[in-house]
Amino acid sequence: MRDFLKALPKAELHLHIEGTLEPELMMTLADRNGVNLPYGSVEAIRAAYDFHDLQSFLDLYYQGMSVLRSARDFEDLAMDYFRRATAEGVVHVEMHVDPQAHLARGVSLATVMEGLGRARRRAERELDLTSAMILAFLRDRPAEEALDLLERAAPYWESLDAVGLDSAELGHPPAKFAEVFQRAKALGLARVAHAGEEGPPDYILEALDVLDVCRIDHGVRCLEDPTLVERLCEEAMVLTVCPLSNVRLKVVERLEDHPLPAMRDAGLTITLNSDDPAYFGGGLLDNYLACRWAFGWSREVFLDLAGNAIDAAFMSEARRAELR
Ligand code: ES4
Ligand code: ZN
Repeated sequence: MRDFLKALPKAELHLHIEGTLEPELMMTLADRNGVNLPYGSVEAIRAAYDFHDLQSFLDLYYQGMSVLRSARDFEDLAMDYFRRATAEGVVHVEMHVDPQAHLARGVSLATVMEGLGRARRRAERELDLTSAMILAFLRDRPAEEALDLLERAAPYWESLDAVGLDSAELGHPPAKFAEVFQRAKALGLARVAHAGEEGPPDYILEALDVLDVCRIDHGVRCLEDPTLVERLCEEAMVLTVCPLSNVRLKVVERLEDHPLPAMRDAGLTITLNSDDPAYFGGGLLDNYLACRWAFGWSREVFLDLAGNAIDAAFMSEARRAELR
């Protein structure tokens, strides 16, 4: 089964590129850039990754990315991840990027986008790995800041596939970002949003109605609202579920308790994803394998899930045909 899941061409639709920063590279970049980390070793970094909710993770996630300073750092970050992903049988990656977190510490948008852009072109050439880019807005920051970011990103609109909404969910409902998502739509960008990870089913509904999203990131709390489930099924709305993330952030206690099987039984369109692989204990293959152990799913189930991701990906029809 491991060989089968590894060889299965997999698309990663829910990944934060800053969440691929492994402790080894974090130490290397801290040295390179003279950044002081509150850890003395790779082991000490890993030991700190004991989260009790989304916020306790986000605190370390924002601290970890402080080592990223130059375009080369961002290129190294993404290339390191692309190589690991390729080794796991990942053929396409859609990455969220959080520019506001970098702008806030004096790293320019050009630094971020040029570094990541170089890595994306190299990955396509050197690894036959295609990618998409999702400009994410931090929902715990003001909506005006998100609007400003989208306008400042004008030189990069062509390289973007979508806008997204991430960071601390509770208390920051999707409707706060109605205007910026409307602007993104006018620019021809697709829209996705984290909703129903820690937040209530109402946030999922709001993401659909107010932000006009084509995918819901996480969405695991939708089962609390049968009417919403019916609608998500009717619209064949894609949910990018992140099993290991949900365990690490205590959305569920154990993977065996995860609503994934119930979500599939309800007829929802599910994809499996890794979210922040460096922080949550594994990449896309590890997430597939964990589901195999927890739920005993057959090859057919994984073929279906991997197919959903290829179908929902922001990729050319030629590439989709190649991967199907
Ligand atoms: C995130 Cl797991 C998760 N949820 C919301 N925002 C995020 N940013 C990075 N990882
Ligand atoms: Zn996420």
